[in-house]
Amino acid sequence: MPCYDAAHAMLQYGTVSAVLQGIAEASPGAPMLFDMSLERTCPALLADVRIPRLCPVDLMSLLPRDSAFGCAEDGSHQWPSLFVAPAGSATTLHVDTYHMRFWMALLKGRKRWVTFPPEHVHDLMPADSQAFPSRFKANLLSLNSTAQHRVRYAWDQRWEGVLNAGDILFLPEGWVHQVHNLDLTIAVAGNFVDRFSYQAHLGWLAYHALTMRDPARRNSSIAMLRAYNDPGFAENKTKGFQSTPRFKLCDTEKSVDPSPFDVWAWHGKR
Ligand SMILES: O=C(O)CCC(=O)C(=O)O
Repeated sequence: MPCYDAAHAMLQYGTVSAVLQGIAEASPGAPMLFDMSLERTCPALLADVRIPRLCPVDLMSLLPRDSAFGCAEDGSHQWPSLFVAPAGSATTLHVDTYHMRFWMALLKGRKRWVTFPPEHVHDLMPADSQAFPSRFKANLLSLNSTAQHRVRYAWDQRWEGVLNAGDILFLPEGWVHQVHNLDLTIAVAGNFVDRFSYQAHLGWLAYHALTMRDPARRNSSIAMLRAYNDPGFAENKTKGFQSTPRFKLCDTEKSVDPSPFDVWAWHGKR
């Protein structure tokens, strides 16, 4: 099973249909789209996307464009984004950075999600010694009796389940995860900071501002902390905790029937 590195897998192709065709033809090294900003590359699709009402806020995207991660110079945003992946592919094990929360609406196919609560981060063989590592050496695809005792311990505490087309997944901040595409999958997703994850997000930024060796990454965390604490942002912060104006939310009043987007009830382990 090919494993792609979530941190480096955002690939750009001419058109979404070219990617779908490449996957359908099963060409070797079939292209995929990972976390491709709809606003930047597919604004026509973005017009049809509704954000789940459970995740109506992204405080980070309200920061001034020169400090917010994921906000480009032209003011466009990283999320919501598009994922298209061939059957049989999988991400590496990782945690989303900035302590951001995550939602994913699966439109086609099935994805098997394997996740671990944050307390198991250090059982899963982090690839670096950071307090908040984002990449791991443990590979769940080749977990066998020789896997380290701590990895097998974490494995027993996992939450896993199959996300089906029409389901929405919510992943809290700091959860380690690896995702297996059981079929050709198409999904729309977003990372976000809301009032429940804001303090953890600030803690992540403060930690990185103090420990990052790379000056560019250190300075970007410092700039974000400054921007959140700027008195000019205070009103934005209060309003931002209620809603994010650019988000068009799902009209749940009209969809009393939970389909097509049901909230994914965990099944499988636990
Ligand atoms: O659905 C996927 O392929 C992976 C999504 C993911 O792990 C992420 O965006 O962090």
